[in-house]
Amino acid sequence: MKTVIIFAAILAYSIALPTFGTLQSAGVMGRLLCQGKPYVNAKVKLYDIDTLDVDDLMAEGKSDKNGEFRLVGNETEYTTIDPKLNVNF
Ligand SMILES: [Ca+2]
Repeated sequence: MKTVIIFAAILAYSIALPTFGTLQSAGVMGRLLCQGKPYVNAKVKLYDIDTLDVDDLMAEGKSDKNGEFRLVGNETEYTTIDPKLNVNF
């Protein structure tokens, strides 16, 4: 059985615009380990969770040779964005 450990931190901030809602940004960085070793090439995606329609993809990438990843994305919404990190192994 493989044990995968995810260390991640999501930070978010917003910038008010005069029209069309608020441009909001989120970023996440982390490291993926599998049995103590870096997990390379895992697909990572940063979404904004939406309740009434499909979640918005804000950024995507892969873990590097050290198992590390960093994503930054943004979305314009009238309400506060709700960032979510998906990891596909
Ligand atoms: Ca959204």
